Amino acid sequence: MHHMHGSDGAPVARSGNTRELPALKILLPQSGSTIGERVAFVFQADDNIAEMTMSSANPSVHLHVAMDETELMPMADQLTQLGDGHYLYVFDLPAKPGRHTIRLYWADPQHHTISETVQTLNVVVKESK
Ligand SMILES: [Cu+2]
Repeated sequence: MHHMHGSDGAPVARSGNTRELPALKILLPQSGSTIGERVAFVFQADDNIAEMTMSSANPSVHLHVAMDETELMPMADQLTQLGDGHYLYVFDLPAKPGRHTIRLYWADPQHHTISETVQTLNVVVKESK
């Protein structure tokens, strides 16, 4: 069993202690892309992501996704496993046409953004016919 340092309930340090967190990387779409209203993206993270979502039996650091100001906490079953630590995430709701900023990051147990881990993707949603 792997134990985190610090006493129970202690917040994870928000700086200087992130090297143990798996690196996040958004692979597709490329930033600046024009995409359709059904927004999805492919990212790279940890192989064992179920332990790093709110699906975990003992959630601590976990995945957040944000579309503009709306923050979401994907559960493991909302992430399509593509192998080799790659995942597909599809937003439930279509996005309105125009520019949007998507962010992917780890959040601490209090749901605070671990700012060093934020990956940002800018897209332009085009109106569907
Ligand atoms: Cu959270």
